[in-house]
Amino acid sequence: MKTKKGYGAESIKVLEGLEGVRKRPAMYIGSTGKDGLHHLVYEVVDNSVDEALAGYCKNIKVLINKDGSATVEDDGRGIPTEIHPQLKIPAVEVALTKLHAGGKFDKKSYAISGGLHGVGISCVNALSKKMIVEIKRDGNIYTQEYSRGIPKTKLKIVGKCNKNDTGTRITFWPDEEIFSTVDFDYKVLETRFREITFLNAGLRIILVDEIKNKKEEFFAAGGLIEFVKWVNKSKEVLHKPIYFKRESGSTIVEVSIQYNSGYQENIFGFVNTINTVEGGTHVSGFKTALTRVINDYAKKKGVLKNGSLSGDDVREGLTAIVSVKLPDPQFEGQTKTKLGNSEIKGLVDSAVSVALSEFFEENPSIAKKIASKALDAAKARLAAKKAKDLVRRKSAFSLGGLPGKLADCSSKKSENTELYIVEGESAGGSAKMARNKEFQAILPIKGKILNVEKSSPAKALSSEEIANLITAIGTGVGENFNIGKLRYNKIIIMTDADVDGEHIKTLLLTFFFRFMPQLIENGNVYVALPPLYRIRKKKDYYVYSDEELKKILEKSGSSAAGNVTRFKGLGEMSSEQLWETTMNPKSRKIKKIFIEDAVEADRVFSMLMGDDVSSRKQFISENAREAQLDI
Ligand code: 0RA
Repeated sequence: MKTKKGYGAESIKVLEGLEGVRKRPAMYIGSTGKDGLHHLVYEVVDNSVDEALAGYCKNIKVLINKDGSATVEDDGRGIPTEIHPQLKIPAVEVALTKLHAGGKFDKKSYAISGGLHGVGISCVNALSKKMIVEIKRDGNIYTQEYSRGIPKTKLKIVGKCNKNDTGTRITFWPDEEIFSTVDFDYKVLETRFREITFLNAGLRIILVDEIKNKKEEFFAAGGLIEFVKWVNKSKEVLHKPIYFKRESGSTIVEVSIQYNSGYQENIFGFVNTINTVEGGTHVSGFKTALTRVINDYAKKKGVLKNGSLSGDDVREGLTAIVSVKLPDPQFEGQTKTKLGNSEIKGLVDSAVSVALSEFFEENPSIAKKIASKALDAAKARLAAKKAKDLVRRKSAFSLGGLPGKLADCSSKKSENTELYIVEGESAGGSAKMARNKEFQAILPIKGKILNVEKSSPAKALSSEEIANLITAIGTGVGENFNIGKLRYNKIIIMTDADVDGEHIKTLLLTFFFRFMPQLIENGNVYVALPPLYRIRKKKDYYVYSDEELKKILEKSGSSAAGNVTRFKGLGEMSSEQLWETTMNPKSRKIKKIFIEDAVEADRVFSMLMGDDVSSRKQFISENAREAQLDI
């Protein structure tokens, strides 16, 4: 193969095979970080889910094992063990060693293209330092072991079982040579399995973590209806969920809708159970139909006399899940999470139009509530426009329209500039002295900004602090958001490391999540991590967490303890200290804010900032040890 002559069909075949997966893992599973690692589990689970959807499997169990491996086990028919007629090896070996094994293994009725899921168990095998498959089928128990995609044993019969007892169990050890982390995260798997069972009514998945000693069963008889209820759990809902399902050829459209008394719009789109974060034709078909049906209804009932309700008006306080299943989805967009199939827009549009108008006719009291909510939103929109025009005129008189409190940086290039949002005038003053004026801007804010979770967009936009934030950042909000106008590359929230500081941080993150989620997605939003302690020795040491302090004290004995000072707030530090510990890019610690899962992030913010005190208390007590808000 190394000789020139040998560089022919054979080596190309090898490259097309599992070698290629190990050479370019990201092409197959998205990344070799945490996401990619969990992708391995989803990939194996997807196969069991397919077996369940085909009606042959009832239970799926996933285990995080103490030795670092993961096991996926199902009670389906068992992967076929018969000898493959052309390849002369057992079919299961074909499935586990050949990329996109064709023929019988194309059984997936909803095979997913686009590179995210559906790459096959063989990819998982290639990226595992060890994999063991166990199959119960035809009264035999079979097993085979692999390493990095290569069979280490033949498929062997190792025992007998009842003929009716069938199933597949796959255990794999992710390869440290490939992944930057090989630790499975219970929370990540939990969120995904909950979602999968919501999207497949009646499917049961059991998750067991042998390391953390946790176990949970996911099962939703009501499917999408339970999904919207879950999203709205800590919100005040206006009616019972609306649900419909339409099939057209091989495409299935399923929608559940429930309005709440809040102002946020929450539409979650799924294609073959993949969360389409960037939307696509299914979501736009849904939106078009929703706007039309509510407008038609309001006009017909005489409550909308002139003008019409905008898309934003009819989506205020809306929670909706739009799930489509289709044989050949085309994924587009930056993260390949936008559905491109053009025929789906019309299909969803007409399915939603018919079903929703029917529902309105049959449920007039719910229809009335929804229409009047949209009419209120339209009124508020007009009021807000007036208020905005007023602000615009006002700002025309001030210098360049930037807020007076902003101490801007001198660089006009946005690539390397930073905006520090600082709690309180006094800390703002220290930060102004400490900063590097060339690229760091400071915006002091009065303690607690408005809780946007509890106020209408109109009210939020007329708050001075919020208006200052929006003007300083430059992008605008909502439909007018334009990332090209972003004035700083990093937006860094700097608050005291105490309860008030945490609260202010959460208020600000809520604002970003609800008004400028694109900034979080784009990786522009950070929180500063000021030190908690200083230890005086020959040199000053700064300590950023209680654990770190404990370690240092254990190491150096009690000798260090008498030096230790606790910083109560940012204002206590000299400007030199503030620069060194929290603002100097070479020595500071800052944390980038991520949204790992949009559904979960929405729930967390509703819980932390909304009206439902009991679920907030429960959330805080459950998450007390993870002191920081991780989204
Ligand atoms: C191909 C054909 C058949 C079952 C499966 C694949 C299968 C694959 C996996 C992967 C995980 N669990 C699974 N369970 C089943 C059906 C073969 C027959 O006709 O019996």
